[in-house]
Amino acid sequence: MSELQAIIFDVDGTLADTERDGHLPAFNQAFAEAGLDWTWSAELYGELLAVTGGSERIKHFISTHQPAMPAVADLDGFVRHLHQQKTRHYVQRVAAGGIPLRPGVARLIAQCRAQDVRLAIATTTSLPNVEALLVKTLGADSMDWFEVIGAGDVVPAKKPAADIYHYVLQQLGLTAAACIAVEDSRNGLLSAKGAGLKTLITVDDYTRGQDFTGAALVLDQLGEPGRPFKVLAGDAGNAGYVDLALLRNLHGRR
Ligand code: XBP
Ligand code: MG
Repeated sequence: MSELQAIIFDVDGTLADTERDGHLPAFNQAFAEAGLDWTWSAELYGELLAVTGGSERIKHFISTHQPAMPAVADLDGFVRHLHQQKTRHYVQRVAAGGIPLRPGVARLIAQCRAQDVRLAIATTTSLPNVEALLVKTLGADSMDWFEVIGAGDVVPAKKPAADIYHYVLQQLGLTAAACIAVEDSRNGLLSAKGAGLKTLITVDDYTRGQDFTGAALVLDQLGEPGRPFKVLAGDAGNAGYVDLALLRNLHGRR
């Protein structure tokens, strides 16, 4: 087994709890602005999250929940416009603050940088959303800390397809064996595992209870000194928070 050389992070649900207070209200704002009487509840949104990608999610909603919607001449264009407006609202919300990083995220990223472990991102969300979150929470130069940011439509098939992880690995010039992925959802796990990556899961309110068979370790959060994680599946030894020592240990296991 080669040395651990890079950590590949998911964004939504993993770096921050962005869905309920960020994406969901942004979708609803875009719908209202377009004169649509669609309002997604937090519960419905939990179901719609099974479909990754905002445009894909809107299309899925139309086909499953709005069968009587009058035909639109250019459905793709209609959805693309709605999703652009949603992205605008999301970016504004994040830039206004109020969506913090999850516990341990900033600490782990700082430790990776200090020890020259390479950083990358593999996400389904759109690039402006990633930039807004990183800049607001980690500072203006933090986009440069991540050698590769694989986001949104850079690959045709979103998670649970493995394409985004294949793309990031190829851009890093590394094999899956040299990296670990950090994810929060089953779709993310399937994507990372599909590319051959060992995967650490930190669940959130929307993903707790999903099937994480095949994950290296399943935790409720990365944890901090004095704020230990709970182990939901797997063996974390004596560790109470995720640091590079624990990631190297997970990476070295068969
Ligand atoms: C995130 C997503 C995204 C966001 C919305 O999944 O599915 O679609 O919900 O962002 P993951 P966009 O964390 O697995 O990458 O509207 O920009 O798609
Ligand atoms: Mg996620």
